[in-house]
Amino acid sequence: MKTLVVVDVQNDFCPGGALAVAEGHRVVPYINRIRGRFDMVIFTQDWHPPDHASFASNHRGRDIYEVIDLHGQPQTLWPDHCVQETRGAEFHPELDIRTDDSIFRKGQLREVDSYSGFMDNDRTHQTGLADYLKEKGVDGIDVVGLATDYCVKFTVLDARDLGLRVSVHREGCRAVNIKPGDGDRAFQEMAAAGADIV
Ligand code: VGL
Ligand code: ZN
Repeated sequence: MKTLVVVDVQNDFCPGGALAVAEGHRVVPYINRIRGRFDMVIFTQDWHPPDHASFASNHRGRDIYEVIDLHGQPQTLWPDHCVQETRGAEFHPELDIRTDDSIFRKGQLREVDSYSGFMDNDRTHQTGLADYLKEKGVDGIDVVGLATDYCVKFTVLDARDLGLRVSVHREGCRAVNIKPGDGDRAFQEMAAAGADIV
């Protein structure tokens, strides 16, 4: 089962969106072009309640990109993004999504963020993606999407922890780059964890 995992290609991560990633929309034609090579295509979707603890707006006196302690873990504060049932949370309108594809949503619990498509950041709640891949007998995945330095990276690191072979497509990813070079460092970390960067 050749499987493609498409991470968070949503309006809010594209130019004009609330947490826009430079050139985020440019992954769309690439993903649409390669999906035909796969037997199964899976999409993850960042899907937050409006009072989500990762939003700076929910912490008095805090700014976007500040890092706070949230229940003992460092949490970067983000602009309000990917709020459930809003246009920003929808997939990019040109992304080719078909009826047989599956969608795994994450970040729905108010008090914990969820960068990985597999589980939340405190590693207690699973999205169901790991069980799904196991059930389908998938032992390797290809990964593309947004953003390289957050949700793509943590999805890839968890996939490696689960023992999956992973190929990450550079051309199908873009980074937030709060600090210049974050995207490149993320690729290095993924490679160090045994992912192929292609
Ligand atoms: C993401 C920051 C906050 C991502 C999601 O999809 O990379 N980044 N929520
Ligand atoms: Zn988010």
